[in-house]
Amino acid sequence: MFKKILVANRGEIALRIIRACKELGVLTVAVYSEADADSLHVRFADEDVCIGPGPPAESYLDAKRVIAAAEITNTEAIHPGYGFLAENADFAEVCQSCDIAFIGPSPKVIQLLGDKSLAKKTMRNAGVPTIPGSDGVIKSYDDAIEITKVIGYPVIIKAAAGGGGRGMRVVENQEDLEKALDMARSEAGVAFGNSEVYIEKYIANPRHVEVQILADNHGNIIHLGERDCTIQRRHQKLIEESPSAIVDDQLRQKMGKASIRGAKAVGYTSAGTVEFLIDPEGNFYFMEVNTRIQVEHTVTEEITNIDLIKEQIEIAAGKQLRCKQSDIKFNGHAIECRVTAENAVNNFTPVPGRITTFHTPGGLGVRVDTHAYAGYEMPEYYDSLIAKLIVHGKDRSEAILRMRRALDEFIVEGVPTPIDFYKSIFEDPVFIFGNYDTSYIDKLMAGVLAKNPAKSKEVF
Ligand code: MV4
Repeated sequence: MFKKILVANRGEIALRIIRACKELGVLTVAVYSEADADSLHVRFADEDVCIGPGPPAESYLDAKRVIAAAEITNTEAIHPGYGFLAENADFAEVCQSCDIAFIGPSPKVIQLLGDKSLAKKTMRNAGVPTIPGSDGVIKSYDDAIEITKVIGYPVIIKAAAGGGGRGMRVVENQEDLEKALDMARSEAGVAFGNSEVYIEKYIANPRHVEVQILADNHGNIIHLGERDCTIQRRHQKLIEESPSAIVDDQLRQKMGKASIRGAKAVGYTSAGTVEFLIDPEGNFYFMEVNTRIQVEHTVTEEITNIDLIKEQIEIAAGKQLRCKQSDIKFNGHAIECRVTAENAVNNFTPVPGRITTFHTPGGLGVRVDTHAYAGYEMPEYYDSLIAKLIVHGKDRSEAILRMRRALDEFIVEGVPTPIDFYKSIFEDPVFIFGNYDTSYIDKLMAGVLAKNPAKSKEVF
């Protein structure tokens, strides 16, 4: 096992990684920006190194500074968390060449799966269901016309270098195709420095369901079931749950096996997430693979009782997986709410500032992953996540009831949060019956406005 790990991140995930290291008997190094000097990850780590000013490009995103901190402290491995350098193949490569273990998949695998078009092609060849569309990137307008003739409208144009909903454009008919293709290409060029795009059939009102996998360096691969992340707004996930209300044992097994097949085809190692869309008929289609630990990994931990960060670390240290697929038992139901410093009634705009009062819920089946405390100032430079509130119950109903009472106990003052908005979701029959889709939040907000016209001014 490693003696010392550098945590190349901040916020709740940095604390989460430090906790796993402590339980493994591994020393930790925190890196922090000048804006994070008062952060708990600095307090709880064994050593800390300031790596620059607040703006991410001058600290957490700067590979040179992170590597320098690792060298100074004699660190053997780096855990990148999520965001920042977590899915940067060049960074993983630099770690390797400096003889520092990158806790994640190999640079080659990160690179391959970062190209969403190539990833899709590779998965299709491995027998994983994919959405009908172009075989790789679009070479010309004529190429695009030919494809739409086969699959029919509506179609969606996606950036090869995109992902997570960035760089997508829906096209309803032939007349709009040429202009949409040009715009999608130039937007992708500006946003990602790569203007390649691919086309697929557009699926209206899908569910977003993703499968957690673990793969070691000895050829063992298992899946840990799914997470339903359909409750999102503008590709920002708000609520995640496991299991999904629309996935039964048979579908879980099919999606799990498809995920493992795909992971084997690329030589995947470490923890990973295989993302799928499920259409209203219940068909599932591969979307992309996320090569990092995800924010919502907690709901999988709750129902499997497996510490995913410890597993990631042990895999990187060359150990075999502790569990076989047949050892994985799913227990009950878990739900996570992302509590952010955002104004829900004003389009979820982030509001940085000082948290004056902070009281977190507790009791049986309640977990709060947070770096915040009363008096903590949310810096303006980073994402607005204050805390993840996770509940675990024997079934979905108990989890919902537990989430309601936990939200009632959660007190945050000084910055706005969506806690009240979440309370209305857990009272909403559409959510309670589990038959929601990706349009849920927009519809709910429209309904909230219809009931309370005074609020419409704040929103529009
Ligand atoms: C789609 C789609 C409909 N059809 N692809 C958004 C995140 C990215 N990973 C894939 N996304 C979508 N891809 C086809 N062919 C609709 C979405 C989508 C979506 C997916 C999951 C959850 C919320 C979403 C919100 C808008 C669009």
